[in-house]
Amino acid sequence: DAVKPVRALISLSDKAGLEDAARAMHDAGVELVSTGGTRAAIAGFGLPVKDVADLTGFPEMMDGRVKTLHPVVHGGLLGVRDAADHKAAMDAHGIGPIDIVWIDLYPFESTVASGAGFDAVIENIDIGGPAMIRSGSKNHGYVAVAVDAASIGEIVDALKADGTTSLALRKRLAARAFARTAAYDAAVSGWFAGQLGDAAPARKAIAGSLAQTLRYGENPHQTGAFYRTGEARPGVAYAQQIQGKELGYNNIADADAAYELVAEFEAPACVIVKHANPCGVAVGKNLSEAYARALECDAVSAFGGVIAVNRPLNGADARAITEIFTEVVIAPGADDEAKAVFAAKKNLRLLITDGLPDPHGPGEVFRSVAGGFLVQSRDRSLIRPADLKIVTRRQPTPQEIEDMLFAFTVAKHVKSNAIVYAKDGQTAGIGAGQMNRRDSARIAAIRAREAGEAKGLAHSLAQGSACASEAFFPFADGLLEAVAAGATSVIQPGGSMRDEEVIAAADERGIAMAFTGVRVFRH
Ligand code: 93A
Repeated sequence: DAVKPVRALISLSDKAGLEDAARAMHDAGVELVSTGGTRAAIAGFGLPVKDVADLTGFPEMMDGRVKTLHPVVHGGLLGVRDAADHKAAMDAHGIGPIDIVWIDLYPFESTVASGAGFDAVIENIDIGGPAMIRSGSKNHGYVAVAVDAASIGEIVDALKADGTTSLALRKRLAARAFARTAAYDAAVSGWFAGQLGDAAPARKAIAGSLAQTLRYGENPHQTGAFYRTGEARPGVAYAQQIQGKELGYNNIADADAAYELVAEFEAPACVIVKHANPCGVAVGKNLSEAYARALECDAVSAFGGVIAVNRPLNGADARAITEIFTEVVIAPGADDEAKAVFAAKKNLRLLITDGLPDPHGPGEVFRSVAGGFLVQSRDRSLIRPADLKIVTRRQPTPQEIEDMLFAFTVAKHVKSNAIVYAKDGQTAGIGAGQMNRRDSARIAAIRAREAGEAKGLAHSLAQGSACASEAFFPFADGLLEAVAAGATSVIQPGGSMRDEEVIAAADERGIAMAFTGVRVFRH
């Protein structure tokens, strides 16, 4: 099953790494054939290279739209070398075998990400490239296909070892190549559907390209991998890891949860996440203060957590953050001093992104179910003071309104049922993921009481706080728990059959309550 390649077709938009690999193939006795720009580059390295136009007898035409779409190319890729009739056809039509193809495709994804206009994006949909990748991959019995630097590296290694490619290698490469064309087409389909408006998830194909394989999944006995969907937006999938151990499955999930939440705030903010839920969220006059206040909410849970901030980090911030053990820090930047401080913590993973996620921008979120997955548009909701409907006799103070909106924003990022107490831009207690709302309210109250104790206060940290509930209170009991915890204002969507009962309970206790009219479940 070993094939000794005699001819390679190389067609690359990005010529990085071309010289070394082309030279290695040439040294292994492989004839090089290329398209216009790639051919010129290879010739520039002083290597012999044929123009694909010499093979086809046709020039590149129509702005390069048609350069490799020809039976001489596809016959050379698809012909079964051992089948007498295929061989006869190849001989009759002067079709020589092509044993290696190395193609990178027009940079569709980065053209979209650059904000290019409709026509420029269309022109960057590669047709000939995927066709060749698929032809070669179908015929992996003879052809080795490279779609990225890792693939061509493996081919070159094989050529250097014994001048041949093995069937096992060609199969591996084919699997990767089909994954690449599937992801490419999904990116095209997703972009195209997006051009038509917001109902996109129902019309688009969804696939990802492998960003990295993970050491394991959620647990060590599970496998794991990380994919990018091609929707290039600032966030964990496009973050640069500056230092630290390899990212794990849970690290990535938690970093995402933390970053999506911290991006909601205008002021310097810090979010600490554990097991996908925030355990402390705060704003401050700078990141160091925001971090200290976030930690104050629940220092026990914060140990070994993931920290996200919404400003570039400086040295003082880095020193504050590294005082306790943290798994991951994600930020839109870090200066040299901050990087030096983090460098002393070898295990801490530092992720830097190019800008912050847009909390109100478009996009999709996924969730798997047995045999399929669910897709929905991101929760882009934004509640402003003018959106609030005050339903109680007592009107909230301006400070209470600020606290309510802060608490509700956090609640949007807490697993349901979510109850959040917050005051002065700091969470006081968070109750997450309970099957009934009253339990979430109680757990949040316990956190707030213990945070008050840890701070040496005579009262709970939730004293005078706003209580946010991500969905309506079905009964008054959850609200009464919040009142018992010290909340003086409540924000919730409203819309329960028993709203009147809940409003009456609030009025009886002098609580100011606002309805958002928007539910922010998170499962
Ligand atoms: O416009 S295409 O869809 N039509 C083709 O026939 C074709 N053949 C190769 N694009 C095509 N390619 C792409 O050209 C390759 O996938 C590669 O990305 C690029 C290399 O062009 P050049 O060698 O002229 O720089």
